[in-house]
Amino acid sequence: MAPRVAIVGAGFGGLCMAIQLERAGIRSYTVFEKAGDLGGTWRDNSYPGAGCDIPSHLYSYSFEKYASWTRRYPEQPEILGYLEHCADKYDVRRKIRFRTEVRRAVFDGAHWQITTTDGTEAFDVLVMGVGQLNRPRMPDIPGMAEFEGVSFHSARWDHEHDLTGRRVAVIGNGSSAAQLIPRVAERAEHLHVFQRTPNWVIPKPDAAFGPLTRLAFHYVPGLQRAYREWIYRYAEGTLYPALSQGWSVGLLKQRALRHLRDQVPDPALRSKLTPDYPPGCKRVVIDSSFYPALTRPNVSVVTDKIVRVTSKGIETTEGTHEVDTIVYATGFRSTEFLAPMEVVGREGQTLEERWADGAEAYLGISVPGFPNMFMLYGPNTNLGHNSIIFMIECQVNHVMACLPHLGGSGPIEVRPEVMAAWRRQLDAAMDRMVWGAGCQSWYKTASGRVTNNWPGPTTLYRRLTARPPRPAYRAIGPG
Ligand code: N01
Repeated sequence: MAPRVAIVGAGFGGLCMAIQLERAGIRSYTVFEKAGDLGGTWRDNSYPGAGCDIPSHLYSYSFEKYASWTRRYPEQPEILGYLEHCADKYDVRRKIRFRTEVRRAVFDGAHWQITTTDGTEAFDVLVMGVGQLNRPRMPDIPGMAEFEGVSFHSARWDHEHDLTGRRVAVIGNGSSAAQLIPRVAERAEHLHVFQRTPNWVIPKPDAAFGPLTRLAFHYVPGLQRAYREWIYRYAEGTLYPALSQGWSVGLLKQRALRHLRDQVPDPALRSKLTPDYPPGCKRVVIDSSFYPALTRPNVSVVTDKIVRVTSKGIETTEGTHEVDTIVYATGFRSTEFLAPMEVVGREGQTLEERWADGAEAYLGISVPGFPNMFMLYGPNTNLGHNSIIFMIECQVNHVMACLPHLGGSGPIEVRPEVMAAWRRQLDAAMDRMVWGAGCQSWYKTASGRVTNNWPGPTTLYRRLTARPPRPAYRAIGPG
């Protein structure tokens, strides 16, 4: 009998899992989605200028080529449109239960009892597809509740609020802020950008695809695949060595400094925008319109420390900036994997308890004591240089390879000694990477443990996830 599979989340990960089950003829799955529509992060992040800084021919499923991309780096509506296209083409939408939030998942010795807003149901397999960046992080600044204007997080954009002629504050200058600031600056009377730490920024070589190029992508055999492969190899061959402090680290820094010099003529502003930590330690911003926006006469970059939010604006150590709108581009609760769901394993332990020192999972997918549970885009599978969709496909392939092993001898879980060895290998690989020292970032916990990023080449990750599940997994007895 085909296993009953519960998939949590209808974003890139959950949809990929559903599609691969459909393609394998396994229809006994349900996708639980807390929102009223699919798309995950590409549904939630609809701020002006939202887009992907990985070209979409690579930031898409390898099995679903798409000749409709209008440019190399399309914006959010096109990426969401691609996901809708995939859901419809593979007919998985009918299996999504929208507005159904999974609150709790308990392993009862044989099955996962999944409690949603609608009740409790048993499943054989649980696949978590909620990603790392699904819960906005609001900062903890005194006085935020007293602000009398309009305020919202970048991932919860208030499209009803017209920014034309407003005095706007944007707190944060990460990838989201860098994309939305140029658009906000075009409308606002004045924009105050509150920067706590400067980021390294490199250009985004965007280009529109004309009708002929799109026709060629559609009709020339192998062209899309070759283009995808070229983008992949370039990212792997040049950016990964910079993050692992290899041959291209100097090149990345030079490229970013040249970009800054070319786009910001004012030496005082340039100095504010120059980081003092190695490039790649925090996510490198890939954008060509961010710096020019900061040089506009109606934009000021504020680096004074924020003291509090008042009813009328933002007070810093050097004075008050009166504004009527505050955009919190302050990132996500990235290290709290799977929260706020309560997940209870074989021995009554919750994942939260198990992960008290930071989340970890074998291949970023499996946790000892949590049989038949698999994560997509789980701990240590984020990338700073290549497409997460590549990683998700590796993970889904791994889950598909595990499914035939769930039969006679009962649920399977990764062996504790395999997990321990995995952790040692990760720690050793992490020592090479640039993320450890010199900066704070969403890649790591407050204690400094990098729980989010994959420290190796993605080719290695593909090889490791493609290995047969045994002997790393063991059956825990009849289900
Ligand atoms: O969030 P972030 P993001 N007072 O965490 C600042 C992906 N993404 O939404 O650096 C003042 O990077 C914080 O300051 P600091 C991508 O992987 C991808 O921008 O901590 N400032 C920082 O500047 C990205 O990395 C695309 O000192 C405060 C900012 O808020 C990830 O999402 C597009 C503060 C948070 O930056 C997250 O990006 C967009 C405080 N109290 C996003 N608290 C693509 O194109 C926080 N900050 C694929």
